[in-house]
Amino acid sequence: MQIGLVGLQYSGKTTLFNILSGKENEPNAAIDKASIEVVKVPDERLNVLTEIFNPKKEVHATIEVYDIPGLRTGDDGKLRITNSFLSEVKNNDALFYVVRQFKEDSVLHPMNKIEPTEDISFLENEFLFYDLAFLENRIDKIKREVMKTKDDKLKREIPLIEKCLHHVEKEKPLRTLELDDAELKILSGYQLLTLKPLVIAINFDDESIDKVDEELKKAKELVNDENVKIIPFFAKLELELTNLTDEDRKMFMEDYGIKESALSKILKASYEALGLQSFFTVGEDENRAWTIKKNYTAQDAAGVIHTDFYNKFIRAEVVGYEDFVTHKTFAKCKEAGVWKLEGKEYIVQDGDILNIRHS
Ligand SMILES: Nc1nc2c(ncn2[C@@H]2O[C@H](COP(=O)(O)OP(=O)(O)OP(=O)(O)O)[C@@H](O)[C@H]2O)c(=O)[nH]1
Ligand SMILES: [Mg+2]
Repeated sequence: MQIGLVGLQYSGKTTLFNILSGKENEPNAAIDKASIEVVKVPDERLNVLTEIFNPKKEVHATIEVYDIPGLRTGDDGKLRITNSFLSEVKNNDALFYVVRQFKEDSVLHPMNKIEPTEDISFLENEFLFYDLAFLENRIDKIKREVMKTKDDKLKREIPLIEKCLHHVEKEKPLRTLELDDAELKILSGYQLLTLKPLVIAINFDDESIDKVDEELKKAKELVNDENVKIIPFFAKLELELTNLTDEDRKMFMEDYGIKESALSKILKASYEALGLQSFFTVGEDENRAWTIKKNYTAQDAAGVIHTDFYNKFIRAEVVGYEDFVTHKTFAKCKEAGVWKLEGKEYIVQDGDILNIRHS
């Protein structure tokens, strides 16, 4: 899973990226070059399980974060959308718009205006425009192909592309269009930008903490889509806190009225936007969190561990996280009747502790 940080120049993407990857700030290190980092997904449940099992190794779930250089203005003073920018955006499973609310005279805003909703609109419009052009192109191409080859499979694609086109023509992002699984599967190959799950992160400075609610409300009204998470964060402040011990950091954040760190908020929001959840495997050697999609079956989950486990799946031993923490050993879970043996169709629940039986 890869999430891309997207925005205008100097909105705080690299600062956020450094917070996520636990690096010191190196703002100029990666100008004009996108960089990628594998980020551990913090999960308190894994810590709790590690206390119980005390294994040799603890392995967190990970997510890849891609820091893309922001859009800057050309000689004409207008923001330039380049093909290399678009291809970097296309590459991601989910997008994170990073927009700026912080005011800092020494850091210029490419449009000379601090207005998060305008930056969000700008990005949305550009991506709609890209999708529109792509879909128009695609439909012409399919129609020509179908005339030549009479290919039925291609022909069936036409109403789907037309449906998408009508939606985009009304300036609505594709993520708000109702699509079934089969349709989504066809579209998934096209990397349409407004179909990608979206999270919007607004970068505030510590002086504008009292403006958070108002700005969030404005952004929500603009986006008007329950599925798009909009979260506030405090790039500069939180980066300064990365050097502190966990305890000090908590104290500082409380002083500033920040309830949750950017890291944890952002990873949670990505998980939600992407429809992801975790399950655990435990033991003396290793406790590990694994990432799967919601509605994965026990057999699908086994396949994430190893393809052999998928092919040779027999049964899954399952205990829910809360149940396990209550009873603390598998023997006690069995006594209490919360240890279950499930077949391959079992739908894995968030936090399930699994042991896959295979041949
Ligand atoms: N005062 C203040 N400065 C910030 C804040 N966030 C970022 N900055 C500064 O703004 C400048 C740009 O931040 P970056 O994180 O490099 O911005 P970026 O979005 O990666 O920029 P590009 O990669 O050029 O698109 C740096 O000098 C940061 O220190 C903030 O919340 N407050
Ligand atoms: Mg940057």
